[in-house]
Amino acid sequence: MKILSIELRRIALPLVSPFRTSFATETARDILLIRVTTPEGEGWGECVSSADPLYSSEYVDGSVDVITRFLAPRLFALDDVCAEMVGRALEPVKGHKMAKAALEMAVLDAELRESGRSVAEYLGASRTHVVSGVSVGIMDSIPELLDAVDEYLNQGYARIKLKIEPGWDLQPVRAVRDSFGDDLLLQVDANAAYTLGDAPHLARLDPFDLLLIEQPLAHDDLRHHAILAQRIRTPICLDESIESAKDAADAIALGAAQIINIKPGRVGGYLEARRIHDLCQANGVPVWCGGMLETGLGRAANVALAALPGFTLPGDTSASSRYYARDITEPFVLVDGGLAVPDGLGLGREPDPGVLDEVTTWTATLTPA
Ligand code: NPQ
Ligand code: MG
Repeated sequence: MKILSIELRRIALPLVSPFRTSFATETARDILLIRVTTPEGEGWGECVSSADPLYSSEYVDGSVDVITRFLAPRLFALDDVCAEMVGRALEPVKGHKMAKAALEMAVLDAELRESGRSVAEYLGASRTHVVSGVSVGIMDSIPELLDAVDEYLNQGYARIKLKIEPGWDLQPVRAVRDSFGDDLLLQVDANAAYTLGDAPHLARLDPFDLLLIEQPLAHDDLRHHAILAQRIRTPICLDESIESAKDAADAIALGAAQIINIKPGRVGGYLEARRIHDLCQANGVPVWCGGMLETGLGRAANVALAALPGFTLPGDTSASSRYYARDITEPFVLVDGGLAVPDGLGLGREPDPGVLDEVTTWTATLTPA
């Protein structure tokens, strides 16, 4: 497969409600989409970088720049491209996993559409439905939080994840346990807001029987996560710390992670995501699929990934309506506490051209030199 062009398109999508984490409050997403064209058709990719480098070092302007100047030229230089070659071709460029993942995703979509296969089939999905959780932002008050959780449970979500930070941790967890009971699948995500000195405080979460605490400490601090794991009973799950299968292997070997959140964008693509799944499965480490407020495109591929057998915990694979009043694809709708795995060609979702036009803020088309 030869790549004829790579179209970059930025879209602006308002969120249904502000989403507050320990690192930012988001009210809208600025999302970079990729469309590759080949002699046989096209393929779509979604970049999960955000406008500001607060979740990780990547940000949308940086993704556009590195793709334009360094990554696209390396793909154009290949005269026969398939998704499995993309990672190797882009390896010399350091970092920028989200930008690389978006390109690999677009190539994969094009390749699978051409060969008549779905991403789920390609990745090795073993289910046609995935169980979904929902990530609940930091709120201004406990009553507001309880209302939000109640609404999500009424919609059918199978697991609740509370965003936490110092000053918003024990109280919200206690309030949700008190209101919704001990059977509720409940976990928390700190997005690196604590330090090892907070270990005695974090140990106070132990009695609440959380499924896990996600990324309590800094992204580059596996050693302290391993020490923290000896000081608290709640299993530690890593998100930001894991940017590759090697990182996952290190974290497991060091005792820094008992569970891993797999986000394809963070690890450089769906192929590396599958390698992490395979490694974790071989080591008896549960994994689940994280989320980056994707449109229906990224969501489609995430749901396919989450259908692999090692994804034994509910993911942040929420319905489109959790984030967007109007998605750019046919929306994902919650059914029986989860989502149906797309079985159409490629991603099984494509942007609605009319909606796409309305939300587009910028485009550029890259072609071979
Ligand atoms: C996480 N996601 O697991 C991330 C964090 C996150 C669903 O909790 C814009 C872009 C806003 C990416 C907010 C969830 C975001 C974002 C939160 C990622 O840590
Ligand atoms: Mg997280």
